[in-house]
Amino acid sequence: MTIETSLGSLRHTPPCVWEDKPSDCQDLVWRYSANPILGRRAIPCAQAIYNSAVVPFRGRYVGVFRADHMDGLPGLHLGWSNDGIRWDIANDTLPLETSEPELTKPAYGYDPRICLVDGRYYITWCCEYHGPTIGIAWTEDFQCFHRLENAFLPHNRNGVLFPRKIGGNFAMLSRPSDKGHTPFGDIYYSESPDMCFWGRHRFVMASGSLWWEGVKIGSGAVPIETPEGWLLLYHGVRSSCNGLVYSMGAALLDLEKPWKVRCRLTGPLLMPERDYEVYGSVPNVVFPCAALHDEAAGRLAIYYGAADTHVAIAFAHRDELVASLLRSPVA
Ligand code: BMA
Repeated sequence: MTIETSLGSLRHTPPCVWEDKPSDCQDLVWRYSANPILGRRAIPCAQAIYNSAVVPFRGRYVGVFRADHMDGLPGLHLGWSNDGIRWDIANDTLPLETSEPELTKPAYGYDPRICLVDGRYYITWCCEYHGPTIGIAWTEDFQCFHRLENAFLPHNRNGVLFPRKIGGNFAMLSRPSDKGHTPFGDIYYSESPDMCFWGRHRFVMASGSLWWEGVKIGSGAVPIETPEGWLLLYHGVRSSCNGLVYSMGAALLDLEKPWKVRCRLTGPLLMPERDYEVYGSVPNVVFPCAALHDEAAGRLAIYYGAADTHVAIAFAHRDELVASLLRSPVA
């Protein structure tokens, strides 16, 4: 099987990242046959590259990658690709500009997401400020990155913006957490008029009711707008006798009140199964951070971290996912 590389009809549309579903696959989501696309020593400073975000930009793809450095600390790195598969990643960390001394301390950064809102690309990630919380920076050209105030008090992870304002405000999903590996966690929603002050906090959905996501849940890719609601791909975590297991699930949120869950799949879309998901720095992790959306064809290319070691891709038909969600129980 090959990845389609035909140029889109628009000059600025990069080649579509896609592979047809294998004829013997009955799942809603299927893996790219050449997974993983990135691994341990993709750049000299990194011991693992995973949990990373990509978007189309001016005829190519650009990504912000999580690289775990040789000293064990994770950092954010910029990468470019013509096809979304082969990446050229900078060995230096992302340069973030700020005049605020409280934000300039050297620190770690991990699990980035990228979201285009009103012509600006916002990067959200898990940053260090007396514990993990949600850092934000914006760029228009992927050369200058302007750091904004952290969105929340520590401790918080998985800050994922909506790609348009809701009721006139920026909107973000996140998961309040703890300093460590967090044995709990539900998804919340917050709004901001200016990307500085965040409030109007709302509860969205909880872990716990289903076995495969019984420990905690966290938003994954930027929500995808469909006529039926926001399609949210998220990670759900369960506990096993041998540690935590991260899988991918899906929910559909109300378009204008996204804290209201319309429906939620009862089972996971993707569970750790392949060697690159089961073996690595942290075994048994599937962690979605981005989804490319070919709106006309209804195709999704989901980028996920595998076993805290690799970047991998999975595919889905948007309308099949939504139809399956609509047949699922109201959450
Ligand atoms: C979470 C984060 C993720 C990681 C996951 C599994 O708490 O650190 O980056 O993928 O744990 O180790």
